[in-house]
Amino acid sequence: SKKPVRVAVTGAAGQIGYALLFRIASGEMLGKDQPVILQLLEIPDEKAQNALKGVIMELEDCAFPLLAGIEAHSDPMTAFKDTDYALLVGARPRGPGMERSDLLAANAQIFTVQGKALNAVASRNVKVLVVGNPANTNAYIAMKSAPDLPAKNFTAMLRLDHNRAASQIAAKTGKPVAGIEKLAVWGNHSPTMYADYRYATIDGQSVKALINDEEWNRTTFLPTVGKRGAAIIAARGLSSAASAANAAIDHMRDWALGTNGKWVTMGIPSDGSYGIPKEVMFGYPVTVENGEYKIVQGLEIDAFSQECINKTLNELLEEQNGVKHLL
Ligand code: NAX
Repeated sequence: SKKPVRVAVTGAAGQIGYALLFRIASGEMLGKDQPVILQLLEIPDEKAQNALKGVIMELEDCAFPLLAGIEAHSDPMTAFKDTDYALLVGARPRGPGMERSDLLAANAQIFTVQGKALNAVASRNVKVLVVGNPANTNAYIAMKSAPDLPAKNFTAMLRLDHNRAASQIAAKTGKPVAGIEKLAVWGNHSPTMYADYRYATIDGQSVKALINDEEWNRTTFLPTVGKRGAAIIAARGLSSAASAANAAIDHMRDWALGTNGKWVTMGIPSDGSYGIPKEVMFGYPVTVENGEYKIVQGLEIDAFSQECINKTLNELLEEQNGVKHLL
């Protein structure tokens, strides 16, 4: 049987954590033959640490055959020790009266510390996924704070946007979501993201031709996907958690186990593809083989797509500029 791998999860006592840990421990992320050791990080605060203890008791009570160990931590330097995978979920939410710059600064602080800790103690092959918002910029900060690790090991979660787009397309066309291929989401995990179905197929047929309604694309589809998070908060009184956890599982599973040629969306440090400045943490269509993602190349960017890409890129550049002095 396989040797256990180490999976660190931050914000482990939060709502996404609660929807995520049980699925990692049951083998849905890394495979039904891969034992895992969970290294869970929460803030030192007594309430958070107690809540974490409760989650650990529940994990124990599942008696998952693949769960080879569980650790509770309050210090990233121990939580990330030798970790093979790191899911950075915990972040500072925007409080009442908090300015955007305060939010960026508070998170810059968290992700600088965590990036440095990963740099110091994680496996040299660690695969890092940042979920905590602003996810792309937090991933950028962690990457910049970990100069001894390959930049490509740092990614941000755009998969929820990708899955939301897929589900809207399936509903519109009346075809099963499982039949969708070649969907792309470009840019920032924010309402500016550009979900692009120009190349997508569903059951082998062109999505664009099937829908054949550019007005719907621009005035219904893009705003619906972009504002889905807000719609869920309005309906549930809480932000998306189970769907976010599901997207994190999808992202890590595909990165670790490959996509068999299928396109998925990942936020990754740009290599300059499609004119995005190098290192910007940008959502791209990728395929994954042998644990390495590759940007889908050669897609034509028409005028409307370029406009959308510029908008989400400019937002990201502004976020990055807002934290530059803190790095
Ligand atoms: P919760 O507030 O329920 O949980 C967050 C947990 O993180 C808390 O238990 C908190 O104590 C912990 N935490 C805070 N700072 C920490 C630190 N420095 N180290 C370790 N733990 C820390 O939030 P939840 O609903 O779980 O959401 C977590 C994050 O995901 C938020 O930033 C949220 O905005 C973000 N999201 C990102 C999404 C994406 O697609 N990228 C979608 C869903 C979600 O909104």
